[in-house]
This record gives sequence, C-alpha cells and structure tokens, in this order.
Amino acid sequence: MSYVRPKFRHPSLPTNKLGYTVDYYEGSLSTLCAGCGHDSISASVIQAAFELNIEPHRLAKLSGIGCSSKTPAYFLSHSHGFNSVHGRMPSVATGANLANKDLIYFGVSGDGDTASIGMGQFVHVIRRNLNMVYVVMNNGCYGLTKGQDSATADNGSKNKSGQVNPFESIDLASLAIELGATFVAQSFSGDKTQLIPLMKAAIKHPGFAFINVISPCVTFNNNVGSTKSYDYVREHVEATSTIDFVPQMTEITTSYGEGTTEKVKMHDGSFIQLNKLSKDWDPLDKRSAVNAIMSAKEKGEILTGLLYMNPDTQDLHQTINSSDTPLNMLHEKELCPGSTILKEINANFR
Ligand SMILES: Cc1ncc(C[n+]2csc(CCOP(=O)(O)OP(=O)(O)O)c2C)c(N)n1
Ligand code: SF4
Repeated sequence: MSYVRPKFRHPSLPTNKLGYTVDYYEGSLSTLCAGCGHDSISASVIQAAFELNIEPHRLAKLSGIGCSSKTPAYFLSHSHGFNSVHGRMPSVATGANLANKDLIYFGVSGDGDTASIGMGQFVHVIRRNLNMVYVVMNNGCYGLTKGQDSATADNGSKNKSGQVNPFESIDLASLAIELGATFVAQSFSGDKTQLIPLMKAAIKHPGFAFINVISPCVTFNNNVGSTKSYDYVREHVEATSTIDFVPQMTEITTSYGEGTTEKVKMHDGSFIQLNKLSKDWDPLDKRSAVNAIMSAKEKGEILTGLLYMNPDTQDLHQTINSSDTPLNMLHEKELCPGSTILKEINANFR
C-alpha cells in the first residue's frame, strides 16, 4: 500500500531549468521500515533527476520484486513505471527499450532479485549492453521475505538469528566488469554526496550503467556480525575518489591539481570529475579496477566510487543496427514494404 504525500511545499523552493521544484520528482510516501537504506537511495534518485532537469515523462522506472523493487513507487511519480516479476526486470526493460529507445530506462533491483532468481537476466542484459541504469539496493538479505541470506551475503557474515553464512558471496561489481559493463560504480545509501553524481553520470552514460549500492536492512540485517550493517559499512567503506558530475554546457571552473584530478568526458560533452584519494586510481583501467575490488574484499573493505568506465560504448541498438526512428513511431508505410518487394523476397528463397 502507498500513501499520498501532502501537496503543501514551501513557496520559495528552488526550481530547476524546467521550472519544477524537487517535490515534482517525488513519489508516494514510503511504507518501508523507518531507517531502511532504500529510502535514502530513493532520495538520491529524486535529487539526481531534479538536478539533471529530466522531463519525468522521458523516463521509465522498472523493477522486480522486493522491498527495493517497491521503491519506484516512492520516486518520480510523473514517470512511466513497471513493477515486473521477481528477477525479470531486465527482460521487460529490454523489450521496452527496443520498442522506444528515446526514453531513459532506470531499473531498480535487490540483491535477491538480481543475484539469485534474476541472475540469468542480469548477465544477459549486461552482455547485450542495453542502454539503461541498473541500481542494486544491496542489503545482503531478502528483506521482503524476512531476512534470509542472499547470494551477496559475505562469507562469515552473521545474520540476525546468529547463523554464519558458509558460502562465498557474489561480487556484483566485478561480475559486471567481467561481463563487459562500461559503467560500474559502487556506493553506500548513506552517502548522497557520492551517490547523486554517480546516478547523474550513470543516466548520461549511453550504455549499461551499473551501480551497486550497499543499503542496510535495519530490520533483518543490521546486527553485530553482519557485513551489511550501518556500523560495519561506515567503518569499512573506502572511496576511490570524490566525484562530481559536470553537465554539458556548464562552464568548468574548478582548478585541477596535477595528478589529483581526473576528468572523464562523456559522449554528450558532460564530464565526470574525480578528485582522487588514491593516486593510482584510473577508472578507465579495467584490470586495475578488478584487482582493486578484490584486494578491498580481502581486507574486508567496501570500495566505493566510479570503479570502471569506458565512455566509448556501443549500445544494443547500435550493435543490431536498429532503425533510427523508435520502433513505436514507425507507421504501416515504413513497416510494410508492399507486395512487389514481398514477391522479390519470396523469390530469393525459391
Ligand atoms: C517467483 C518468486 N519467487 C519468490 C518470491 C518471494 N520473494 C519476494 S521478494 C524476495 C527476495 C527479495 O530480496 P531482495 O531482492 O534482496 O530485496 P529486498 O527485499 O532485500 O530489498 C523473494 C524471494 C517471489 N515473490 N516470486
Ligand atoms: S525489511 Fe529491510 S529492506 Fe525491507 S523495508 Fe524493512 S529495512 Fe528495508
């Protein structure tokens, strides 16, 4: 059940270039548990869409099943939305994107929805490089069904009933890089300063953009011994860089200290600006990104920031050379070649 948000807002709230205030990008009132990390992620989505001046009707939000997959009800209420079947969001996103490539596709999933039942769909949507943002709200458990360990629960992590997870965890960020994703980032729900620019950059990336966000489940996985609890994450988070997103047409006025800042130019002229904390961090270097994720994991740390990016990406439409006009805009005239051409085609098969 979703509750309606009161309409009253302060009359002098700032507006974006489209004249909308931030509340225009909100959704219904959340019914998630108070303190759930997923609500902080929704707040970042709202702020990112507001700052990017997105016309809400140009965006489609998609999700599977889980507390995380409920969150599209809590942001962008003026956008298109489709709450699909458990683990099947990628195939719905693929169909929608193929029919209308002009929308921004924003997918939301959970670690259960993605790393267990939806794993097959997840790997293939990456492999096909569908132009979409894919956010996993990763709490290491199945929140909606009362906290069973998920496939991203760390080996040795303790759940609420005291059981230690004996299995290896699936690292979604390194898996995404391995499968060819050209934008892979990791963040923490409580770090909006990092998450908002990452979301803005992911939306602008013209291919599959993955963000794995550690998002503690306060009700079922926030206990001592859990490696996805607020306390553990705050103590073990290690940022690769501080990140800023500079949209196209905005004058870049920041000064760039030699060897401390990296600017990655995106296809539309926007920049991602990274103020490196680690001198050696290069988000364009795939191998070192994978190595860094692995060594962080060995030390029990969670590496956050833009882990890997290749701005020269080719999305599914380019690969299959689809029509420039979105398929849903084609008329019978373009779709039906006529009986003469049909006869010629048939003749070629005889
Ligand atoms: C086909 C199917 N199998 C199982 C379920 C039960 N189920 C609902 S949500 C869920 C897991 C949710 O975990 P996650 O995706 O991590 O989301 P969270 O609730 O933790 O945000 C499961 C197993 C279902 N709804 N449909
Ligand atoms: S059960 Fe966990 S994941 Fe679900 S709303 Fe509550 S805190 Fe969030």
